[in-house]
Amino acid sequence: MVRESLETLKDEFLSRIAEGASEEEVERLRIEYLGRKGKLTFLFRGFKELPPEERPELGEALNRLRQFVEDRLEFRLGELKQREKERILKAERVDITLPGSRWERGRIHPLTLVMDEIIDVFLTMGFEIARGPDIEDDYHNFEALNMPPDHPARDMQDTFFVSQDRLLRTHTSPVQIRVMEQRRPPLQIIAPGAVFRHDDDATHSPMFHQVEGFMVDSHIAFSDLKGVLTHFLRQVLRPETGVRFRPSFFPFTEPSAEIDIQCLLCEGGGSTSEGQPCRVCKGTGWLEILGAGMIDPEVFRFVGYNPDQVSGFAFGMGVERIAMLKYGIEDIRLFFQNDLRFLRQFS
Ligand code: FA5
Repeated sequence: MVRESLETLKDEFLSRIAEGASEEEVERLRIEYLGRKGKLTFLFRGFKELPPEERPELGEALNRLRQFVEDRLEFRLGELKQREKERILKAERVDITLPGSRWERGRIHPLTLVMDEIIDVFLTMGFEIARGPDIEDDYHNFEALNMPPDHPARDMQDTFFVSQDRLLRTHTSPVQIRVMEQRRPPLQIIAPGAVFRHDDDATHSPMFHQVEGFMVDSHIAFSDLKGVLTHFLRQVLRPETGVRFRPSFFPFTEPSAEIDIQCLLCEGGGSTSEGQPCRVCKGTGWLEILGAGMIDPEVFRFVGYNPDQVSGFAFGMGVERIAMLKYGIEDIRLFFQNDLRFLRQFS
């Protein structure tokens, strides 16, 4: 009687497992037959009630059936897994005859090239690099540079304000203040970085880069400034390039100068070969690239230095302007348009 029900159970299981077409269904069958409330488990429980003489034979039959069920479940699961693997492999077949994708090689942006070159020249002259925040406060960008509120020189630099007191720095000169607040002379520093002004035409960009430089010690003179800048310009531009120091005004330097470079595009002539005014130098033959001067005693007072004991020079140059001169670029906006035809020309 029990034997028969074992045979029926086995047949039923065999047909069920043949139908089980997914891993979930096989798992369900496992529970249905071998689980705590499973059909086989149930038979095992009833086993105890059998007369002792029947137990060995039936026990063996039951164990065999359980082993059989376990083996078949595992085998079926293996089959289904293999089938799934084949399905995926077929669906994702790689066509090795397709052409490969090319790795595009990037290039360094021309402004980064020029910036690195500028920095290298100053590092060889013994300058250190310092950096300051792009978002500045009014005090560091203006006031400590001797431009109190309502000072007319503030209009020279059309400012983007972030709040009443915070602004996008209009020049790298606030780094002078930040360094001098923290350190004592001797100092020989450059501060490269982005600056921002409400300005936009072929030679003015709303975001551009400057490299600030300054040197402070006990006996720094204007001739030191001239020597450092002349050496720098000869290294970065052609050695025979014309350089012009022009008297100028900055509230934070006295005396002050602006430094112009002979336009390399029109060779200083001011006009193109078609007789049009040169767009880079606007027909003047010169391009202003630098502001400079001897640090004003008032600035030293703001940072707690004694102006009777220290002196120094400072300068700030426009990196885009130098790059324009070096590569003969007529419009500053080309640097920021990310046109690959333009960018691919530099390496
Ligand atoms: C200044 O920004 C001063 N902080 C420089 C300075 C530093 C003077 C230390 C004295 C001592 P200026 O506004 O002239 O000065 O700008 C310096 C250079 O930045 C200019 O010579 C020019 O090359 C460049 N420049 C100015 N405005 C722009 C602009 N909108 N786009 C690109 N370059 C610019």
